[in-house]
Amino acid sequence: MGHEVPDIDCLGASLGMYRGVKLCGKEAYIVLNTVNSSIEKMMEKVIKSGQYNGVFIKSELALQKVMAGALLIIVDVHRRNLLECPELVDYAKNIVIIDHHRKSADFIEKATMNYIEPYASSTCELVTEILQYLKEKPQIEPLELQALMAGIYMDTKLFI
Ligand SMILES: [Mn+2]
Repeated sequence: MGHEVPDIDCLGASLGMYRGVKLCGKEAYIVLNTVNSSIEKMMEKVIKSGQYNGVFIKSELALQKVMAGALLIIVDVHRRNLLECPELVDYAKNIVIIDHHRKSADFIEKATMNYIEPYASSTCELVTEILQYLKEKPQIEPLELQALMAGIYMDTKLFI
Protein backbone atom coordinates (compact mmCIF):
# COMPACT_ATOMS: atom_id res chain seq x y z
CA MET A 1 0.00 0.00 0.00
CA GLY A 2 1.11 3.50 -0.79
CA HIS A 3 -0.27 6.93 -0.02
CA GLU A 4 -3.61 8.39 -1.02
CA VAL A 5 -3.75 9.82 -4.55
CA PRO A 6 -0.73 7.68 -5.47
CA ASP A 7 1.91 9.07 -7.84
CA ILE A 8 4.26 7.24 -10.14
CA ASP A 9 6.94 6.68 -7.47
CA CYS A 10 4.28 5.11 -5.30
CA LEU A 11 2.96 2.87 -8.08
CA GLY A 12 6.45 1.90 -9.25
CA ALA A 13 7.48 0.97 -5.72
CA SER A 14 4.26 -1.02 -5.28
CA LEU A 15 4.83 -2.98 -8.48
CA GLY A 16 8.46 -3.56 -7.52
CA MET A 17 7.59 -4.92 -4.09
CA TYR A 18 4.76 -6.95 -5.63
CA ARG A 19 7.39 -8.69 -7.75
CA GLY A 20 9.72 -9.01 -4.79
CA VAL A 21 7.10 -10.79 -2.72
CA LYS A 22 6.19 -13.05 -5.65
CA LEU A 23 9.87 -13.92 -6.08
CA CYS A 24 9.77 -15.08 -2.46
CA GLY A 25 7.00 -17.47 -3.43
CA LYS A 26 4.18 -15.61 -1.71
CA GLU A 27 0.89 -14.13 -2.89
CA ALA A 28 0.92 -10.36 -3.22
CA TYR A 29 -1.62 -7.61 -3.75
CA ILE A 30 -1.55 -3.86 -4.21
CA VAL A 31 -4.10 -1.66 -2.43
CA LEU A 32 -5.57 0.88 -4.82
CA ASN A 33 -9.04 2.36 -4.62
CA THR A 34 -9.05 4.85 -7.47
CA VAL A 35 -6.84 5.67 -10.41
CA ASN A 36 -5.85 9.34 -10.65
CA SER A 37 -4.40 11.25 -13.61
CA SER A 38 -0.75 10.88 -12.57
CA ILE A 39 -0.85 7.08 -12.73
CA GLU A 40 -3.49 6.76 -15.45
CA LYS A 41 -1.04 6.00 -18.27
CA MET A 42 0.90 3.39 -16.32
CA MET A 43 -2.29 1.76 -15.06
CA GLU A 44 -3.54 1.49 -18.65
CA LYS A 45 -0.39 -0.48 -19.50
CA VAL A 46 -0.80 -2.58 -16.38
CA ILE A 47 -4.37 -3.51 -17.27
CA LYS A 48 -3.59 -4.03 -20.95
CA SER A 49 -0.80 -6.49 -20.10
CA GLY A 50 -3.35 -8.84 -18.54
CA GLN A 51 -0.73 -9.94 -15.99
CA TYR A 52 -2.23 -8.24 -12.99
CA ASN A 53 -5.79 -9.45 -12.88
CA GLY A 54 -6.91 -9.49 -9.28
CA VAL A 55 -3.65 -7.94 -8.06
CA PHE A 56 -5.05 -4.47 -7.41
CA ILE A 57 -7.52 -4.65 -4.55
CA LYS A 58 -9.63 -2.12 -2.70
CA SER A 59 -9.46 -1.29 1.01
CA GLU A 60 -12.24 -3.66 1.99
CA LEU A 61 -10.57 -6.78 0.61
CA ALA A 62 -7.17 -5.61 1.86
CA LEU A 63 -8.63 -5.30 5.35
CA GLN A 64 -9.80 -8.91 5.21
CA LYS A 65 -6.37 -10.10 4.12
CA VAL A 66 -4.59 -8.11 6.80
CA MET A 67 -6.98 -9.42 9.44
CA ALA A 68 -6.15 -12.93 8.25
CA GLY A 69 -2.47 -12.24 8.99
CA ALA A 70 -1.07 -10.75 5.79
CA LEU A 71 2.14 -8.73 6.01
CA LEU A 72 1.51 -5.07 5.23
CA ILE A 73 4.21 -3.33 3.20
CA ILE A 74 3.86 0.45 3.05
CA VAL A 75 5.72 2.34 0.32
CA ASP A 76 6.44 6.03 -0.34
CA VAL A 77 4.75 7.22 2.87
CA HIS A 78 5.16 6.67 6.61
CA ARG A 79 2.37 8.74 8.13
CA ARG A 80 -0.87 7.05 9.02
CA ASN A 81 -3.19 9.84 7.93
CA LEU A 82 -1.71 9.92 4.43
CA LEU A 83 -2.23 6.24 3.68
CA GLU A 84 -4.49 4.88 0.97
CA CYS A 85 -6.29 2.99 3.77
CA PRO A 86 -5.16 4.03 7.30
CA GLU A 87 -7.26 1.30 8.98
CA LEU A 88 -4.95 -1.39 7.61
CA VAL A 89 -2.30 -0.24 10.08
CA ASP A 90 -4.62 -0.87 13.01
CA TYR A 91 -5.22 -4.49 12.08
CA ALA A 92 -1.89 -5.55 10.60
CA LYS A 93 0.31 -7.66 12.85
CA ASN A 94 3.42 -7.11 10.79
CA ILE A 95 4.22 -3.89 8.99
CA VAL A 96 7.20 -2.92 6.86
CA ILE A 97 7.73 0.71 5.80
CA ILE A 98 9.87 1.68 2.82
CA ASP A 99 10.06 5.42 2.26
CA HIS A 100 12.36 8.30 1.32
CA HIS A 101 10.55 11.18 2.99
CA ARG A 102 12.09 12.87 6.00
CA LYS A 103 10.75 11.19 9.12
CA SER A 104 7.91 13.16 10.64
CA ALA A 105 6.62 13.05 14.20
CA ASP A 106 3.50 11.07 13.39
CA PHE A 107 5.25 8.11 11.76
CA ILE A 108 3.71 4.69 12.23
CA GLU A 109 5.36 3.46 15.40
CA LYS A 110 4.14 -0.10 15.39
CA ALA A 111 6.07 -1.02 12.24
CA THR A 112 8.11 -4.22 12.51
CA MET A 113 10.70 -2.85 10.14
CA ASN A 114 11.46 0.65 8.89
CA TYR A 115 13.50 1.45 5.86
CA ILE A 116 13.24 5.24 5.77
CA GLU A 117 16.10 6.78 3.87
CA PRO A 118 15.74 10.54 3.15
CA TYR A 119 18.94 10.50 1.10
CA ALA A 120 17.44 8.21 -1.50
CA SER A 121 16.07 9.87 -4.63
CA SER A 122 12.83 7.97 -4.53
CA THR A 123 11.11 4.97 -3.05
CA CYS A 124 11.63 3.27 -6.40
CA GLU A 125 15.39 3.56 -5.89
CA LEU A 126 15.11 1.84 -2.50
CA VAL A 127 12.88 -0.89 -3.92
CA THR A 128 15.22 -1.47 -6.86
CA GLU A 129 18.02 -1.95 -4.35
CA ILE A 130 15.96 -4.37 -2.25
CA LEU A 131 15.10 -6.48 -5.32
CA GLN A 132 18.79 -7.06 -5.97
CA TYR A 133 19.25 -8.46 -2.48
CA LEU A 134 16.14 -10.63 -2.51
CA LYS A 135 17.35 -13.00 -5.13
CA GLU A 136 20.32 -13.50 -7.40
CA LYS A 137 19.37 -12.28 -10.89
CA PRO A 138 15.74 -11.54 -10.04
CA GLN A 139 13.34 -11.97 -12.95
CA ILE A 140 11.42 -8.72 -13.11
CA GLU A 141 8.80 -7.96 -15.72
CA PRO A 142 9.66 -5.17 -18.22
CA LEU A 143 6.56 -3.25 -17.17
CA GLU A 144 7.68 -3.33 -13.53
CA LEU A 145 11.14 -2.11 -14.49
CA GLN A 146 9.55 0.68 -16.51
CA ALA A 147 7.45 1.68 -13.53
CA LEU A 148 10.50 1.67 -11.21
CA MET A 149 12.46 3.75 -13.70
CA ALA A 150 9.54 6.17 -14.10
CA GLY A 151 9.38 6.65 -10.33
CA ILE A 152 13.09 7.48 -10.08
CA TYR A 153 12.80 9.71 -13.14
CA MET A 154 9.92 11.67 -11.66
CA ASP A 155 11.16 12.04 -8.08
CA THR A 156 14.60 13.20 -9.23
CA LYS A 157 12.90 15.68 -11.60
CA LEU A 158 14.37 13.98 -14.67
CA PHE A 159 17.60 12.98 -12.83
CA ILE A 160 18.46 16.61 -12.02
MN1 LIG B 1 8.29 9.42 -3.70
